Amino acid sequence: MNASIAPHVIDLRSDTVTKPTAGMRRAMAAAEVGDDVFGEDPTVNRLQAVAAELLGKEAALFVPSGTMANQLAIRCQTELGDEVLIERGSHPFNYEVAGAAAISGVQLIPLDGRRGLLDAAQIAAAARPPAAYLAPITLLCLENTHNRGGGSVYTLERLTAVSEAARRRGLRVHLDGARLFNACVATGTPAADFARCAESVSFCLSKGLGAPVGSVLAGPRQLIARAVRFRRMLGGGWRQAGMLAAAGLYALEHHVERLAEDHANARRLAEGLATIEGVLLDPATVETNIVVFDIAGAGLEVNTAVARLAEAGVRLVPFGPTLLRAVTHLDLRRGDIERALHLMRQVFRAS
Ligand code: TLP
Repeated sequence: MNASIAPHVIDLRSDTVTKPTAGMRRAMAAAEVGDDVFGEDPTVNRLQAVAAELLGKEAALFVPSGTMANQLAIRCQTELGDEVLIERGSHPFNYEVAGAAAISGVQLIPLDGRRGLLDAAQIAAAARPPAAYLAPITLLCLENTHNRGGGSVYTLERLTAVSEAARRRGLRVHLDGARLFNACVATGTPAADFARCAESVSFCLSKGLGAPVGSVLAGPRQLIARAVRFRRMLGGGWRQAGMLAAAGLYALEHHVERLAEDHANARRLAEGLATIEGVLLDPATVETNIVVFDIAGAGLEVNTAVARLAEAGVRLVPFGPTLLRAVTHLDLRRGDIERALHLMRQVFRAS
């Protein structure tokens, strides 16, 4: 086949796959830069100021990844031998290669959420008075939206209740807001309101917001000063990162409100998937841009399904023994969703 007319692949593996738009590339090329280890990159400094203001925190730090933001938050707010409460499906517990143990020397205590979300009573039950024979529990990590929960959203009310339950027991709170702006757009809640529920908050520029690289960690000035030190220790002290920060600033300006389009596309995808025989999901549970669905009844093992779908031109990731995940994003239009559904129907029908 002529490569130039090869059918276009619809990539639903993650919202991390987006490529910078022409406008974003122009902003990157035009960015003023300097050496950030000397604190002299004006664009990095501007992104950090804008992010701190947006989240209502004293300071913010631009870091290479959401993983580093979470690891810095844990490192800066715990001591060796502490325990950290965290939801079982959370990113640090599943996908950060045991970083909390290796970098911070802490033990993560997994709690089972419903679609990834915890409630105040669980925190109350897990926290306990200090004793000489028990490790101190010093931090609670939350995730909004929740990835493995299928893009589920903490409402401000629920997040506030969970956070208050933790704080009453002397725990600090870190909010992994890799997709915080999806939660903001889905609920109409300002980012600063969610951020008030936590000492430290991170968000990713490289997911739904469409920047090529980068995340932000925000919090009190002293915490961020410590994070600068540990970021350096992990090799994340970068130099003329202003070109990346420019992409982040562009993303915050142009790509937040449009997340609603990704949410509508995810809902459409879910509604279509729910009509395919053997596919199990409730479209009403799709609140943001992530669709997790069960193919146990479709007669295809997940890895085979992923391979067949890829051959047909739709890319997804396996998300459990019978689960697949599809994520909508900036590089997909409604037509791509309809085409993906058409191809998925064909693959599942053939099985
Ligand atoms: N998630 C990725 C994979 O690692 C699973 C994805 O494709 O969704 N917190 C949350 C809630 C995340 O979903 C992710 C990335 C991260 C943190 C880490 O961000 P990066 O990939 O920038 O280190």
